[in-house]
Amino acid sequence: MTAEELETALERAARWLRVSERVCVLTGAGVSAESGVPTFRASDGLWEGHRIEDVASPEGWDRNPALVWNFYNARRANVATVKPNPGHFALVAMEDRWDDRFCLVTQNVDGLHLEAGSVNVLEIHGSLRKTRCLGCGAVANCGIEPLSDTPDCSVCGGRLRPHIVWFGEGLDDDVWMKALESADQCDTLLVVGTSAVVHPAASLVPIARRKGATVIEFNLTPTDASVYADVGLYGPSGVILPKLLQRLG
Ligand code: BJW
Ligand code: ZN
Repeated sequence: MTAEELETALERAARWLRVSERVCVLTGAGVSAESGVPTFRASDGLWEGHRIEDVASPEGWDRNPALVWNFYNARRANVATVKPNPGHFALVAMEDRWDDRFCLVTQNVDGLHLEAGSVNVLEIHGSLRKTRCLGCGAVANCGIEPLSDTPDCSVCGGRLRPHIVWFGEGLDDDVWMKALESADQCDTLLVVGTSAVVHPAASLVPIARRKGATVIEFNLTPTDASVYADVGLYGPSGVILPKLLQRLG
């Protein structure tokens, strides 16, 4: 999009947002790309020769849990070296403006929104910074430092798995219901840095649209969500979100 088209789109987006009572944001891997976290569908889909689906799936876990932990420890090591970018911080500033009428639904497991200072965050695909015990079910914070490849629960001694939603697994009911409610009730939905191909997360976009919300997309390129977007802002979210924030005044 040309600089002029971007200016016009930013002005339209700012005008919608200024009169919005409730704002919901859906983020994906693109919002963390400028921090140095690789996105999913831009890479070759491989990790050390393994298909991601083979290490980030219940079947992969059943086959070789140590390999799965090695994969997640490598991801955690990457995230330990990165920082939130201006896109994350712009969303923190927006939450300050709308307070408890602002909800950030993220598919990201890197924890960068919370690190930036966002508060009302729903991590619908889980977190690299949490474990879940297969024995007692306890979900625990484990920070971002590497764990062993066979970590045990400090409460019951059971086997720990990453607290991540793998393909074919259901999302946590409570977290998903809150995300649905936020999409259902918002006046404006910001869709930031997601290819919008993974469900049920992507379904939040048509759900909000059907309820009459204005949908504003932030991405490098159009996506599966673009058909629902009233305004498309195409460029790096670490640049575009702060520009929009500035326009809001
Ligand atoms: C920038 C940028 C910059 C770059 N600025 N932008 C309905 C229809 C079809 C299939 C299904 C369906 N319902 C369920 C399914 C099956 C499946 C699914 O959706 N499959 C599709 C792929 C077809 N869903 C599930 O299995 C879900 N479970 C479920 O629904 O349970 C019940 C059920 C099961 C089976 C059948 C039916 C019902 C669970 C989904 C869990 C997703 N988990 C993952 C991996 C976690 C593992 C891990 O992280 O280690 O979560 S998949 C992966 O994709 C990860 C992400 O959160 C997710 C979304 O990806 P995202 O964030 O959109 O990233 P990218 O890379 O795709 O896009 C990045 C975007 O950023 C791009 O557009 C760039 O252009 C942009 N970008 N730089 C702005 N600087
Ligand atoms: Zn336990």
